[in-house]
Amino acid sequence: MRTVLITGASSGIGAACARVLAGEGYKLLLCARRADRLEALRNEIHAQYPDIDIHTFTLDVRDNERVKEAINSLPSEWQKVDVLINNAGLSQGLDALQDGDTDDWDRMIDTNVKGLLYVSKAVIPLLKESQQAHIINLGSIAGKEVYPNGNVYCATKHAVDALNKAMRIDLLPFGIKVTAINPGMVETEFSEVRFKGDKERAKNVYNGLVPLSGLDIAETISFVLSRPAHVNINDLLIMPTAQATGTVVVRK
Ligand code: NDP
Ligand code: 8X3
Repeated sequence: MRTVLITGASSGIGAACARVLAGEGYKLLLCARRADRLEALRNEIHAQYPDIDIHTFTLDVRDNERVKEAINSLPSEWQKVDVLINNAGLSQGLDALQDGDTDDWDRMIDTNVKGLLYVSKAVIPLLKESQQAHIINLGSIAGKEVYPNGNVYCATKHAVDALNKAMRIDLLPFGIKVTAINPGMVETEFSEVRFKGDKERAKNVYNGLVPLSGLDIAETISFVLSRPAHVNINDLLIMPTAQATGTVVVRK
């Protein structure tokens, strides 16, 4: 059975991927910064699927030394990784560029771009040993277009789009599949994080429409991972039915 390493597994899309892939028998390597959340998720999954092997570890993907150390010091039985889901990411603020907070910019660039690169570089040697290796990169509609006040977040997701294409080329000789999953609005903790804990403002983002759920994205990733060996889905854009572009939505 394949082993999947999921970054940002403590919440939203990452946690949903852990639940869905556990149901398919995957061994789970789960990481994020919040240890208590990882522990709760591990207990929840074990209650439903007692036979699934789960290893959790705390990781801030922005810390390259820690990323290298965490991957290099995985217990020997966990050193075979088949699937990497580069999911950890965030948006901070929604301001015009000229009003933006440079600490927010650093946090987004360090997490969404540099963190994804650090983790990929550390895990690729393990993926090269797998006969069914696959990297899933969480992009976004924000990586396909730019919307008002999205500036730096959109830039980081455009970078993920470019890196997904680059990985597809560079990893081709090793038979490592590479896929970008680019969602529109998914109701997770994403907007709460973007608006720095303002739950009311976060809730309003999804008012009057049915957004995607973490489960919708996890099921899509499960489908992508289940394609036959000769099939790679390079790039996938997935939106709520009520959303056409980053900003064109219909609310009831
Ligand atoms: P959540 O906020 O629910 O989850 C984000 C996850 O990323 C958390 O588990 C968080 O864990 C982790 N994370 C954040 N910063 C770091 C870090 N420095 N190191 C390690 N882990 C980190 O949001 P989503 O589930 O929605 O987001 C998952 C991905 O999907 C992101 O890349 C996001 O950009 C992308 N996406 C989301 C969309 C949406 O509408 N929700 C749409 C398109 C793409 P912890 O805080 O414990 O470290
Ligand atoms: C998250 C989706 O459109 O809010 O990547 O930026 S959006």
